[in-house]
Amino acid sequence: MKKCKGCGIPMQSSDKESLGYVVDLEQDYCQRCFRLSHYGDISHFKTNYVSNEKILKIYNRYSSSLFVLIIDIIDAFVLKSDDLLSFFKDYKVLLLINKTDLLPDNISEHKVDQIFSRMLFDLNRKYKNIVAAMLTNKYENRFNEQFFALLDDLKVNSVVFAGRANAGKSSLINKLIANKALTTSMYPGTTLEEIDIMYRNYHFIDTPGLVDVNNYSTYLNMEKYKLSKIAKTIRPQIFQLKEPQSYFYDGMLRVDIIPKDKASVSFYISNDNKIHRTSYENGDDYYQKHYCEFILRVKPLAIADYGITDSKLFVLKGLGMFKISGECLVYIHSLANVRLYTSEVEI
Ligand SMILES: Nc1nc2c(ncn2[C@@H]2O[C@H](COP(=O)(O)OP(=O)(O)O)[C@@H](O)[C@H]2O)c(=O)[nH]1
Ligand SMILES: [Mg+2]
Repeated sequence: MKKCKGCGIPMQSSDKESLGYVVDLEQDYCQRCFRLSHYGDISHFKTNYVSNEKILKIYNRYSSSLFVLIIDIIDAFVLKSDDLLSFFKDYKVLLLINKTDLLPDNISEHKVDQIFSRMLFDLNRKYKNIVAAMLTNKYENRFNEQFFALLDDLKVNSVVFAGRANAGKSSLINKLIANKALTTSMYPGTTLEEIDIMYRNYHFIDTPGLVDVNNYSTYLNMEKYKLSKIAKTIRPQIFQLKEPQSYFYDGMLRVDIIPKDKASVSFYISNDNKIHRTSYENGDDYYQKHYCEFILRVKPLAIADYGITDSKLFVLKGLGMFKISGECLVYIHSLANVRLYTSEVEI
């Protein structure tokens, strides 16, 4: 059966409402891909997560290939505490840390290099199957050149592009082959099946993304998802405080900080969202007043408390990060379903 070149789904012309629909089976792209790529039209788009079980079966069929594991920069900060690498322990892995352009300009390239070199050194002790690692944006135009040189060094010609939903797998293949053949979008679940692309003497295999139960985006409706998606270089929102304060992120996160003397907090989130600040005293009032806006209310915010003596970086995958400095007590209300990560990384 003919498959869509953008998302991999078998095409059909009988059911408009189902995936793979196309008016004319001579076409190369299904209607959904056509609309997504040409108009960014998502009216027909449902989040079609492919089950991890199905994706792991695809991986298994390519077990002798090189696995290019693509990781979103925010997720990369907590890679050591994530279970992602355990899915790949039987495969030869090239780690690619993607979307480094999202990091604020005050974090230098040198710093990014340092952070990840150290992290990879540690990871490599546990995961000997990681044969190399690269930062994708770092080399700019030279990325392709470096990537192909590495493939030659490793003597591979079958390459699987794998990782979490929306990490940028399909975009990366498009960049490597200098052709917008694959459908990409800001929504998870764009790629539906494996797609084998022949390029030079390589097989590049695109795959659907693994679902992450510890990512905010897995639980957000379309509106909140769009609002929270970090698409451009982050401009940190920084606050200094001497009195207890509460910080709200659009009903998705509340951070109460009670400083001993003085403290500061920097939020690294989507620039489209402004953090709302109130005094700690008024925090509960604000929370109650806006309760109905607070997510998907079926999924409550859970509270975690921390005592901070120096500085700590917190990561909520799919939402962003925040760093708190100064001696203080902190109460963090975040989505109960997702893990609140702390990172050893200093930024
Ligand atoms: N800022 C930034 N965005 C990227 C980068 N690579 C991909 N994206 C965006 O991330 C989203 C997901 O990309 P896609 O290739 O569909 O991800 P996939 O689900 O892993 O195949 C799209 O909105 C892309 O434009 C990158 O290097 N930097
Ligand atoms: Mg994709």
